[in-house]
Amino acid sequence: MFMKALVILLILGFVPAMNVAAQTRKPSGHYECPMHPEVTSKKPGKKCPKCGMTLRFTKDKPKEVVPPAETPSTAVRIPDVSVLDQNGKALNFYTDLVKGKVVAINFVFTTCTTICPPLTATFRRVQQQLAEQKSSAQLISVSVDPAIDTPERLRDFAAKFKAEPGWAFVTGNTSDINSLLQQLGVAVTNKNDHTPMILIGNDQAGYWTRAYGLSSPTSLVKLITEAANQK
Ligand SMILES: [Cu+2]
Repeated sequence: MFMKALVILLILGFVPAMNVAAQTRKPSGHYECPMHPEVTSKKPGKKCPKCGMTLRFTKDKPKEVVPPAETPSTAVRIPDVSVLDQNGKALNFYTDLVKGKVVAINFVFTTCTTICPPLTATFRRVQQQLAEQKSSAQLISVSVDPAIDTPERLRDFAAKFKAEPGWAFVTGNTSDINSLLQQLGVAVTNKNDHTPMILIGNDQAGYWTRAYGLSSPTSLVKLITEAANQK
C-alpha cells in the first residue's frame, strides 16, 4: 500500500517534468495541408478532408505573420511585380496578366521531375477544354525556380506541353518572383517542396479560390467557369 502510493507520487512528480523536457526539445509546430493551410492538426499522419493530402509538419509562425484565413473573396492581393514571359517580353504581373481577367495560376519549374509534368499536362487539357467552351479565361504558370528558368527554357517547356496563346509562363529576377510567390501564399524554401496548389480568380469580381492542381481537368474547368460567372 505504502509502496503503491510512493510509486504514484513518483509518477505524478515525474510525468510533468518529462513533458516539459519533451516540449522544450521538440520544435514548436503543427501539421498542415500543403493545399489548404487552414486545415491543421497537432498530430502527425492526418489527411486533409478537402483534398486527401497527408498533412505536413510546419513550424509555427509568429502570430503576426499568419495570413488571414482564406475565403473565396477579396483575400488575395496580386502584386504588380516585373516579370518576363516565355517570349522574353517584360510584363507587370498584375496589370498585364491578371487585371480585369479570369485566370488560373499554377507554380512549376522546368527541371522538376515529380509533380510539374502532370500539373502542366493538366493545364494543357484545361486550356483545350476552355477553348472548346469559348472561355476567355487565361492560364499562368509561374516559375518557382527563376534563377534556372530563363524565358528560353520556359518557351521550350511551353512548346513541349503544346501551350497555346493565352497561357503565359513567367519568370523574372529572383527577388521579384520570390515576393510574388510570398504574396500569393505559395513561397517555399526548397523548390522541391512546392505545392500543387492552383489559384483561380476573377479579378473584376474580386473572387479568388484555391484548388488542387492535380484534380481532373474537367473539375478545374468547372471551378474556372464558376469564377468567371461571379459578378
Ligand atoms: Cu514540380
